[in-house]
Amino acid sequence: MFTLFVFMLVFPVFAHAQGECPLSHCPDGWVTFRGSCYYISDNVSVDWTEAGHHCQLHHADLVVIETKEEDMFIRSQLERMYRLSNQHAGEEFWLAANDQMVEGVWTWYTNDTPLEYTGWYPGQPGSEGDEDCAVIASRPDNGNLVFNGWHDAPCAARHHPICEISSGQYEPGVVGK
Ligand SMILES: [Ca+2]
Ligand SMILES: [Ca+2]
Repeated sequence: MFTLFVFMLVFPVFAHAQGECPLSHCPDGWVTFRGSCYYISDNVSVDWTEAGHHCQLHHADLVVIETKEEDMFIRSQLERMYRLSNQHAGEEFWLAANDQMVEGVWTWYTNDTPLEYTGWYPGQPGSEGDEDCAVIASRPDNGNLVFNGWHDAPCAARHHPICEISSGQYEPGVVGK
């Protein structure tokens, strides 16, 4: 019994020291992947600037996708949410990337750095018209909805924000949805 007591006292400290996430790592309703927290605001449809503000209200930013693994994780979350909702075909989801400053030079607004990893759909960014903000788009495929790549879109269009709290940024009690 005493051993169990000591274990319960020591284990959380040990787990923390090893860099593992405590269960309360993300706010309720957010999902976690490799230390970041994510929230897909499927009930909010706003332009790109408003999408950034929406995430700020939750002490987050629009999602910055830095690796293929992170991209696949976000797309799998979208596919899980919309798997049975073909009526949502065509819906799009804002990322933090834009080329508003210099046409064709895509940066993450969160730190003004150029994109390294990109998940553009073949042929994108297309730059048809005035398309300076990036989305993950959905397309129907054999009765399913697939999220198969990034597209450039008009920043004034209304889409759903995907918010991210980067690893290390989450302060319990401060952030909520
Ligand atoms: Ca990220
Ligand atoms: Ca553009």
